[in-house]
Amino acid sequence: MINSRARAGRALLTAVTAVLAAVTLAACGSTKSDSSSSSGSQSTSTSGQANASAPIKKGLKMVSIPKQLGNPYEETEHSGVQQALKQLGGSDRIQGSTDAAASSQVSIINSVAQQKPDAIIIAGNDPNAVAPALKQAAQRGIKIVAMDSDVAPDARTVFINQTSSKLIGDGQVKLISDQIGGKGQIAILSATANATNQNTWIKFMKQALKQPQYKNIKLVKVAYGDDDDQKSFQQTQGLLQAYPNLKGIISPTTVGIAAAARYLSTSPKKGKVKLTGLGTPNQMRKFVKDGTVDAFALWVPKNVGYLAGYAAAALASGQITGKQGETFKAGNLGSRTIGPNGEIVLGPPTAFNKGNIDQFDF
Ligand code: RAM
Repeated sequence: MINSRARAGRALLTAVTAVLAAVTLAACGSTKSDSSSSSGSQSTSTSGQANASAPIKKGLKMVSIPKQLGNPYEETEHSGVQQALKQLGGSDRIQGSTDAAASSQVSIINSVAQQKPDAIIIAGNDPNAVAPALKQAAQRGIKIVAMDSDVAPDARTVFINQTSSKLIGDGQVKLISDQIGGKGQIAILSATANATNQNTWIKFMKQALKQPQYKNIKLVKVAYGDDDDQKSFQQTQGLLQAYPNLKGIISPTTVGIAAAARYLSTSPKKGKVKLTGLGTPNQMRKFVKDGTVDAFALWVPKNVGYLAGYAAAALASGQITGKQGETFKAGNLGSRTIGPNGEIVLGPPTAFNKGNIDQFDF
């Protein structure tokens, strides 16, 4: 799947680039002066002067920490970091746990920090639980880049946001509304209860639902499948039992939507209870073709990691420090600029349906 992603990635990238006017990057780069900070609570604020023409350091070594291993989305995403580092003459090692627990990430961060890589790139399972360990790592001079699911802003210098969170929230609500005819009960099947990304998207979904065009849609429940296939499957079953009039489910997690689709595909509710969310085309293809799912969305996960790899290298080389407005080159993705709050946005999401899903392979 990784081989063919380049092709699909390029197709998507074209679309992405077209809408990239709003791309913002924030890098917070510099943690090198953090060693002089007096407490662990101030670790990753921007510091020092950026030197945009500084060369990328040779042989950069990075470690990327996914939410979990065994999740194709996360693995693909982190393979993008490896691709970026390879292009830059450095290396990246993926170190993760099979569960999406913040405590597992804390142990990994602590042990990785001893090895003093140039940067840690993390998709956080909880914004705050991982923050003290990240701040300690930053005090050792390690640059901290969050991607996919942010950590506390003062525990990283930049966050690579896959797209704007509002675009995701609005887009998910529109997808389900179109599928249920703008009327009826819906539920959300999320990842873990503390996941920064899903919680932010759900907040924007709730805001979107307040708009007049959605006044006949009622969100009855937010359930958590913990990005665990079995738990997500059971939660789907639970939702259908608890809410017999349910018309739709939004699952903004690739693990959740795939598990929910599997459940629905053999249930009498197949095609009747609509399911949308964020999924990978390869995991969702058969459910789109068999009529379980009409449409869902995503971005190119590998590009999230690729952008994070380039941002981390720019930070570690002093090209950027994390201040809003600083720019750096991100390989195939072109020049990127740091936006507010240290955010660097990849681009808009794409919707997949029967008509286009075969053009994508990731
Ligand atoms: C899951 C993870 C990841 C999220 C995707 C959409 O793989 O929760 O963080 O970005 O879904």
